[in-house]
Amino acid sequence: MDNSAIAAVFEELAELLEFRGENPFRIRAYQNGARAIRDLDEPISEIAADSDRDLAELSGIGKTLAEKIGVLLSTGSLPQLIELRQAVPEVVIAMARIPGLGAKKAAKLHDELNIKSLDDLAAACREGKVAAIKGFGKKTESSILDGLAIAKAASERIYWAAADKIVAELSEHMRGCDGISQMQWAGSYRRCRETVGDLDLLAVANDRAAAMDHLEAYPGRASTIARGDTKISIRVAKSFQVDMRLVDADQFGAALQYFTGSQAHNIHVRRIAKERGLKINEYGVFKIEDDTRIAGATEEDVYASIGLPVFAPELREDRHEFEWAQKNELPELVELDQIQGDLHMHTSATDGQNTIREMADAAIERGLKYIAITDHSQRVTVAGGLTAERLLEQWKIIDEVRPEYEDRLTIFKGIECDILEAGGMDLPDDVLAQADWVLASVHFGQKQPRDQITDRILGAIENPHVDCIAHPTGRLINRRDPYAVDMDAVMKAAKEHGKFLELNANPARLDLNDIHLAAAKRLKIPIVVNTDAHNIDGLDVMRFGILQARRGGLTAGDIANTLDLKDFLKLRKRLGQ
Ligand code: DGT
Ligand code: CA
Ligand code: CA
Ligand code: ZN
Repeated sequence: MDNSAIAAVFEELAELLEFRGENPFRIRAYQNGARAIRDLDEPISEIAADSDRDLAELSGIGKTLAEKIGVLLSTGSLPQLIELRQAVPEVVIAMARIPGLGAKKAAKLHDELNIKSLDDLAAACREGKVAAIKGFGKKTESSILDGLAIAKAASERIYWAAADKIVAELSEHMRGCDGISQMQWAGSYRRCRETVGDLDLLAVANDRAAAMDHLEAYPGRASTIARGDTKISIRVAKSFQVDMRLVDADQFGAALQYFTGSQAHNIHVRRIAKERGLKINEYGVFKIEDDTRIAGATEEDVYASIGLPVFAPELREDRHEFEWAQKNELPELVELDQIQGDLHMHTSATDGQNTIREMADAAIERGLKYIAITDHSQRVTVAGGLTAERLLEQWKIIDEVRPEYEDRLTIFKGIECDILEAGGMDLPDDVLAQADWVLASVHFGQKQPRDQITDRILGAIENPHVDCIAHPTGRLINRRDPYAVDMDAVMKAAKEHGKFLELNANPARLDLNDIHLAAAKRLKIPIVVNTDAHNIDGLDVMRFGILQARRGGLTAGDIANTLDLKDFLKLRKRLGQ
């Protein structure tokens, strides 16, 4: 056990004793001991092993703690801690961490209201039961509710798209700070992960304090978590954390490389550097033999000094990027402006908000050359899904509309046809046969066991009229797990039957995910990136899909709707569609 692990044991012990209402002097002794151990600059295990030295004589430790440290070092745990953990319910500890509550009040609430979870506590507050307890008032009650909301939101990672909004606003605000000469967002945001835990901003400023003051003056700041000389952390939008680090200009590239991560990527970079006699950290690249600094100002220099290319941030996960770099095979990742079509969108005929013409005009504005209108089928009653009759009517309208868009935009007569719970398609084959483009998707029976839901999707893939499986795993990020579907089997079948798989670009879906996309690429299954737009603004989510595609290592060649119409139709013919 290292010093910080031992210190953590005493901190927990002190916290638990506080719940038991133990002697405050004893509690303080554990807290002081923990701090003393954290401040030690040599491993406590070495001191304990040295027969000439005595742990009990170290400042802040004493005889009782020295004994307990001995037990910890030889057994790895402390019986007293295990007992205490059982005696103090977890929910009480969680409650005590809510700002303004503390151990005593938490224990009291637990005993008097029989609270078993934080949800129980929220309910009790809303029902006014907390304010009714002696020593608590209306004010405490409402501050508990606020604290609960913050704790809950702070524990959740946000969608990349939501982080991007914060980034846009904060960037705009920070551009108003004259003293900042360089600024870049790093971390998972720069790597375009589907969710972001916190934001990491790097900046070079001639006056660091002024730069921090400027960040603190951001109107959307809720609070400041901590502020030091080179780093400041604030909360925005109630709970979301933003870190800003101030670095020297000649270290900016090294810091950017380091704080972009991922950690796994950085570990691999460090290993390669070491093989070349180099050391890399957030301050620069150094020769191990004499510590001379050979790079640091730009990320290009940093990577080049270790003989590596500047990896697209989306690839920095230590998956295949180093292998590709070695073979000089880094993929030229797809770009938004390469997209020429969008093959999944809804209109006011079902749960969309705009007409076919409005969607078509908006698609042209976004540079698209072809779209598919794919409203829901009848099974999706809540969305006003189309019966065969209504679908045929919609196609008549498309026939009328088409001449207006000749040469500008091709409109496919499509459908997003449900795969029924018992298997089979929601519309008859003879109707599907008349469509230009059939998406098949699961909206009901999403919790079926693996075999059952896999069979349903395989059945759709085998249907000769189906062209593409939409949102193949059904997950909603942070909200709903993917179906239990066997994706290996789905991919194999898609390959065998010449079907497309969708990458749904909705930021809450991003389905397929990056790992599945990489697998599809390896199998040479063409991907279609679609917006699933329900109104004209919905067409703008395409860029989130493109970022996810890039994380999967996809190039334009892996994505069918980067093709122009002629080549897209050729590809479909080749697939046998
Ligand atoms: P997040 O915030 O959870 O979405 O993910 P990241 O990747 O932004 O992680 P974060 O904010 O904790 O740190 C930013 C980057 O800094 C991370 O990707 C790599 C680097 N980093 C942070 N801590 C460490 C560390 O202990 N070791 C190494 N090698 N890199 C670290
Ligand atoms: Ca981060
Ligand atoms: Ca961070
Ligand atoms: Zn849809």
